[in-house]
Amino acid sequence: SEQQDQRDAPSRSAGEFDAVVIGAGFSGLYMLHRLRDTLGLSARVFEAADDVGGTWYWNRYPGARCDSESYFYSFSDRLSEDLLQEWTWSERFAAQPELLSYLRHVADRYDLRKDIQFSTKVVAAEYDDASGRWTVRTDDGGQFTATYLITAVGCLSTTNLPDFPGRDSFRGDSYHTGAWPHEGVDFTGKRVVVIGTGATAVQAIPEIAEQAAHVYVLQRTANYDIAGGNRPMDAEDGRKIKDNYREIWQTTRETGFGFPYHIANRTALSVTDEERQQIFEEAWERGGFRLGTTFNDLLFDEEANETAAEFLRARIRERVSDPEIAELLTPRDHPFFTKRPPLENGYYETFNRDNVTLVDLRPAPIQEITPTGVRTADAEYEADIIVYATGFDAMTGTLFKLGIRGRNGLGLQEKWAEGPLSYLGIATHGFPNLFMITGPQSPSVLSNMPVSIEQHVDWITDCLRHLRENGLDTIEPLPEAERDWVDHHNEVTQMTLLPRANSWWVGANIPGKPRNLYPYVGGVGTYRLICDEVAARDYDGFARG
Ligand code: N01
Repeated sequence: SEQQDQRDAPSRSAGEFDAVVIGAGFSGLYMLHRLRDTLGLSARVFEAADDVGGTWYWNRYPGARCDSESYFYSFSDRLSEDLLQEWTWSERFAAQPELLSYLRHVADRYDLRKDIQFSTKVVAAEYDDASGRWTVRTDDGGQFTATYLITAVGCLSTTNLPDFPGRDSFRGDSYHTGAWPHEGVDFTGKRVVVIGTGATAVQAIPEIAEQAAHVYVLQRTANYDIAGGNRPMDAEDGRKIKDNYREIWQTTRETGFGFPYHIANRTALSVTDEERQQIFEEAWERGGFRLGTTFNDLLFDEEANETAAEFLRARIRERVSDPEIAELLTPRDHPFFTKRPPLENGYYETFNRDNVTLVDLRPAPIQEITPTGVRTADAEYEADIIVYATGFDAMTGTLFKLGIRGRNGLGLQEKWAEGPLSYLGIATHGFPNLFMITGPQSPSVLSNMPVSIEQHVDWITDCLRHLRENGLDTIEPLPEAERDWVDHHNEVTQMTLLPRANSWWVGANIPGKPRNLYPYVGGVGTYRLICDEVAARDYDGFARG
């Protein structure tokens, strides 16, 4: 009966759990399954949205699709071989609705929803030394306690809406791509300004241009966009992948970026110009991030990098008919792959359309948003709709909004005022029993996310099992282990060209954000070995109590 259901329904305002998990995207769903079904712990997941999906719940802008091949952007055989065999992806790179329905399917299949509290934001999470428990408060006045606090908030979940003067005076409609209306936006006959040319904009602009009367694309930095090569999934190809799934997943765990292809063991200048051109062309034809794996020194050696950069610049000139526009679209101020290269499907050709205008913001930045459009230093662009494709306060933005306080009331944001300080990107000294899935200083966004998510969730699962089997209550990194990890992280970073660009990877997109490389660039395979080694050596570098 309804009454009975209400009595059995978990309370939305209070409760004591073994673990609280924040977020119900890829990581929160898998973490909940492991906590509950593998370890037999009690857990509550808090999710701001009214459904599961995380990134794939919020990012519903036109053209939103995955930049990793669908078949390797899912849960692996660690979760279920059956699910892998049963699930069929319709496109090589799945679009947002298909990814969301996949995650919904996972939630239902593993009966996860009953432990997820939707439409609820965590506003504070405080560690109490005396009880050794976390107290978690929610925006609707709820208060919960847990032994373990696990953040599963993704890396790109706090939108960045630049503080342009007059922003709220605009009389038309404006949208951030990362908080897109569920009913969609009709661009038919509209004048549209799109601000930004990152991975999101590159997906959205071709689709918006198909509908709109006119699109002004406001570009601050030109990117090295790589051919995406999306296409419907061929049944035969799907079959082959499924037949080799074990091996494929194993490879994703060993390679640098969590993809099932290895970085070629050769340097860019060790081959002739003709050979190099052919290698780049083959990778280009195959599409996706393969281009970044053609040589092993592209991220380390400027001259090597320049060969790939030049290859990509030539592709732009081939596809954009107006040489002046092609030149504006051509990146010259940062090495290839020091900003996340967007994958494009018809982006460059969009600039051959009569209804698309590229606006270069470098000589004339945005000065203000007016009631009728956007004014730059030298013109006003009238618009009915403004699309902010301006990205995210990545990696720490959401973590800092959770109000996390560790021992002695120390705030996470306070502790990280000069930049993240973590051990393995998963834990931080002063915050016992806090685990951050794909936290800063772990491979995270420099990898195929589900692979890194699974690695973290599985590692945390083993760690919790270890604690419980050994009658231990707490685990927390030692300060010296944390210092060593941060030093190692910085050392690896300095070996690469990544610090050269003003990317969100280094926090350059957010005014005042400490400049550090946020993700760890040592590689997925290497990182996994390090984490496994730490666990095998009795959680070396952690204090346990
Ligand atoms: O955000 P971005 P995004 N004035 O930060 C510009 C992932 N992703 O949403 O380059 C003017 O990359 C900014 O200019 P600049 C992927 O990891 C994944 O596109 O800073 N312009 C830039 O052009 C990606 O990297 C997928 O000079 C301003 C743009 O806005 C990440 O999400 C798909 C400005 C922001 O680009 C973020 O991508 C899409 C200002 N004040 C995205 N502020 C898939 O795999 C910012 N800009 C599916």
